[in-house]
Amino acid sequence: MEKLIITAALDGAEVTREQQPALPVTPEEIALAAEECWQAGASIVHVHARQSDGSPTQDAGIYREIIEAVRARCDVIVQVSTGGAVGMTTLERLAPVTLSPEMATLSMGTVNFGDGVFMNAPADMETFGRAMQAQGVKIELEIFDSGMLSTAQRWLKQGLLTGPQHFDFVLGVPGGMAGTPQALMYLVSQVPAGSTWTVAGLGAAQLPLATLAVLLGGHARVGFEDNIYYRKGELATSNAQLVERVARISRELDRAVATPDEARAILGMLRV
Ligand code: KMH
Ligand code: ZN
Repeated sequence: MEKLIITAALDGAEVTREQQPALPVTPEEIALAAEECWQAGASIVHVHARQSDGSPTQDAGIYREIIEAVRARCDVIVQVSTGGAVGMTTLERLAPVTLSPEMATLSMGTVNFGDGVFMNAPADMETFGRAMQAQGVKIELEIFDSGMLSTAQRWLKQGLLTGPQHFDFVLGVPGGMAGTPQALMYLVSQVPAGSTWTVAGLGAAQLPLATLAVLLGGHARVGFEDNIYYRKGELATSNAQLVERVARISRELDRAVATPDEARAILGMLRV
């Protein structure tokens, strides 16, 4: 089995300091959290930019500060969000792609997101996909429900995407696919040959689905964007604490954890 890629989703757009006092918000705090997660075994950090008051933003300048601050500390892969927050425009959400980041997310469809609607119209998705490919950005396809995976398969047939892809199954969003082993098993059965996948379980689904991914040969995403607890009723003390646990479980199960360069090789990102 290839080594485990752990992604740390450090801050997201929806979690607040009131809910999780250790949430990193400023570029320096995000970079410090990235370094701690890298030391704990993460090879990718998924980041959202925030204003100093904590509100989400897609401002390219703030993303640049985050990328530079992380780069100054370690070689972890920085994956920027193009999902941003519910209600942002396509143009706003595209802003960090102009920085040619190493990696970025691309949501593959519209989904109810709690009380809101996370809009991803087909034409907008195509704009994102083309822009990322033009900038040489490694795409992570965000799958919140099974129809989104069918869309990715259609894109592959149509040539809008080519070659092995990397999927992130985000399971347990209220409005999306359930955070259950059955849901994950179905999605895994549909992954195109040669492609890779990660699972991001929300809340209490984070640990069991990450463990299942370790066993199945997939990859795992943990962190405050998806889950703020270490266990029921006990807040995690840091993102790194969540990364450490998955790394420990993986090693116990005899699966080594990938370094950032090993993750780049697994994901076909190494530029020669
Ligand atoms: N904040 C969510 C509405 C992504 O980062 O690409 C969307 C999201 C997906 O977080
Ligand atoms: Zn995100």
